[in-house]
Amino acid sequence: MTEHLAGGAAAEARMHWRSPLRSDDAPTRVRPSPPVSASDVTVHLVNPSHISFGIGVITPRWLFVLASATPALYGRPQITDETLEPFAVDAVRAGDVVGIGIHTGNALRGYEIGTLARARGAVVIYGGIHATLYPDEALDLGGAHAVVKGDGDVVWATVLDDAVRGELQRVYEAGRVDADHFVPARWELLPKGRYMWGSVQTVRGCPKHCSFCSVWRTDGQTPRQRRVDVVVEEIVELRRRGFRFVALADDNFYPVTLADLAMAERQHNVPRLEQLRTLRAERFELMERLSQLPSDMVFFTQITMEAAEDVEFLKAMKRANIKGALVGVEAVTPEGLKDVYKGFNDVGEALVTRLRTFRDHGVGVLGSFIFGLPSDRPSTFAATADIADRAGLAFAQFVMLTPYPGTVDFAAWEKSLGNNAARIGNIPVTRHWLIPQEQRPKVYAPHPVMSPDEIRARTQAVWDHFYSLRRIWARSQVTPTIRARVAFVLLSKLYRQMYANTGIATDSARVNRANRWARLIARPCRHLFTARPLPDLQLRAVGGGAGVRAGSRG
Ligand code: B12
Ligand code: SF4
Repeated sequence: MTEHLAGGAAAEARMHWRSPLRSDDAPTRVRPSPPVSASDVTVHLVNPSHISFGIGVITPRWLFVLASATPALYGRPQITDETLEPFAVDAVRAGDVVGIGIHTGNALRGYEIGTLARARGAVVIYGGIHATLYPDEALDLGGAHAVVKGDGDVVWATVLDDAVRGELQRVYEAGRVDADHFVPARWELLPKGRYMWGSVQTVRGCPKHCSFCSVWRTDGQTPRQRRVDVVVEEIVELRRRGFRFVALADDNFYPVTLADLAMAERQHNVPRLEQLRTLRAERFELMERLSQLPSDMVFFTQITMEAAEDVEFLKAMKRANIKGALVGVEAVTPEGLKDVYKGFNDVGEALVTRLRTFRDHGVGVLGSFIFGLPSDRPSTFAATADIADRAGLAFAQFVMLTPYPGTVDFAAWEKSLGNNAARIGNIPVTRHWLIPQEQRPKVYAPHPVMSPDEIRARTQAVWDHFYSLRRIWARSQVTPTIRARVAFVLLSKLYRQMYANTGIATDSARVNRANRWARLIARPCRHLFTARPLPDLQLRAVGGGAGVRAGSRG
C-alpha cells in the first residue's frame, strides 16, 4: 500500500528518452576499467539526498540489503545515507565500485554523485525504482557503467564479479526475485544512534491497480511474502540494537481480502482458493510471532481499508503490536475513487465507520488523502477535512495528485502533453526530476476547474486545519501517558514539517524554515523511539520448534 505516494512502468521503461542535457562527453560506454582483484575493491553504496538532516526517520532498507548481497571477498561495504550526511566522494579510489540507488525524487542528486565517482575512476552502477524505469537516463546523465533493473538481491554478486573482470553489461534485467531469495538486511552495518525506526519488508507487490501508484506495475500484482522466520529474525536483530519501532516496509500488508476469498469460492477456483488461504495463514502466523516479541515493540505498516471488515485480522494486528497503519483513503467522493481506480474504498459515513474500526481495534490510522483529482471541486477540501476530523485518525497527509513515472496517470499526462510540454532550461516538465532542485517546479496533474495554485493553497489550509495545536492535543488523548502524549504532539509537528519538503512545498523560505525545525526536533524525537538495547535477545523455538519466540536471556 503506497497511498502515501500520490503520485507512471513497463511502457516508460522501454521509452529510452534521450535527455537534452546529454553532452558529447557523457558516458555511454560499458567497459569501465581494466580487470582488478576483488580484494582491492571497496564497494560504496550511496542513498542520495540533496539535503542531510543528521538524523533519519526510517532506515533506507535497500542499503543494508545490498550490503548483505555483497560477497564477503569485497570486504565491508561502505554505506552512505545522504539523508544523514553527504557522500565523501574523496574516499573513492580508482577501481572502487559505487552503487547508487535512486527513486525519482533523488535521481538528479544520484547522477551528480555517479558523475563525480566516475571521474575518480570508479565503476558506477545504478539500481532502484527510477533506474528501473529509466535505465538510459542513468547511463547518459549519471556516469553509469551499468544499470540494474528490478530487484538487486540476487544479481548484485554477478554484477560485482563482472565489474572486477571488466565485463560489465550495460543493463541487467534482474526482474522480480522470488520471496525466498530476498536477502535479509545487514543491520550490524547501521551507524549508531542515527535512525528512529528500523524497516523490514514482509511482502512485496500489491494485487490492486491504483492509477497513481507504480508498485503494482514494477513490483507486480502477485504478493511475494517472505518466510516468517527470516522476517522475525531481522526484527529481533533490530531490537537487540535498541530499535523498538519498526516500519513493515510493505506495499500492502493485507494482500488477501475476505472479498478475494469469497470470489474464489464462488468461482470454485480451488487452486486460487488454496493459494489465497496459504497467504492469509502466513499473515496470521507472522502476526502471532510478532506478538511473542518484547511487548515494548511497535510496528507500523501500510494497508488497504478493506482490512476493517476483517475483525479477526485487526485483532491479530493488535496482538502483534502493529499499532499504526497508513491507509490510502485518497478521496471522500465516489467520483474521486473512480478517478484513481479505487472502487474498493468507501465514502461518506461508511468511510468514517471503516476508519474508526481500525482505531476501535487498537490500530492507529495515518489517513492518506489526495487533492487535485479531476472530480475535485473547491467544496471537496472542506468535506475531506471534516471526514479526517471525524474518522478517528491519528495522523493524516494531504498530497496533491502528482504524476509519478511508472503510473497510469503519468502515461496519460505525458501523452496529453505530447511535444508541447513546457520547458525549464531545456528540460521538459515531463522530466521534472532533471530540473535542478532550486528551479524544480512542483508538477501536478492538470485540473479541469482549479489552478495548481488554488489546489495548493486549499491543500495547505487542510494541513493547517488538521495539524492545529488544538486538534493535535485533542487527538493525543488516545495515548496512555503524559510522556506518550508529548511524544504524539512532537511527532505530529515533525511529520507535518517534514512533509513541507514533499507534499506541500509552497516556497523555498517555508521549506528552509521547515527543514531547520525538523532538524531541531529530530534528535529529541529519536530518543522517544529507541529503547535499551537487548544484545542477548534470543530467538527461541516454541511449540515443538514450529514457532520462534524472542526472550531476553538476562
Ligand atoms: C517503505 C517506503 C517508504 C518509507 C521509508 C523510506 C525509506 N527511508 O526507506 C517512507 C514512508 C518514509 C517513504 C517515503 C517516500 N516514498 Co516510499 N516507499 C516505501 C516502499 C513501500 C518500500 C521501500 C523499501 O524499503 N523496499 C525494500 C527495498 C529492499 O527495496 P527497494 O528499495 O526497491 O530496493 C531493491 C531494488 O529496487 C534494488 N535496488 C535499489 N537500490 C539499488 C541500488 C543498486 C546499486 C542496485 C544494484 C539495486 C538497487 O535492489 C533492492 C533489493 O531488491 C516503496 C515501494 C516499493 N515497493 O519499493 C515506496 C516507494 C519507494 N516510495 C515512493 C515515494 C514516491 C515516496 C515519497 C516521495 C512519498 C511522498 N510523497 O513523500 C517519500 C520519499 C521519501 C524519501 N525522500 O526517500 C515511490 C517511489 C516512486 C518513484 N518513482 O520514485 C515507491 C516506489 C512507492 C510507489 N510506487 O508509489 N517510502
Ligand atoms: S496499487 Fe496497491 S500499493 Fe499501490 S496505492 Fe493501490 S493499494 Fe496501495
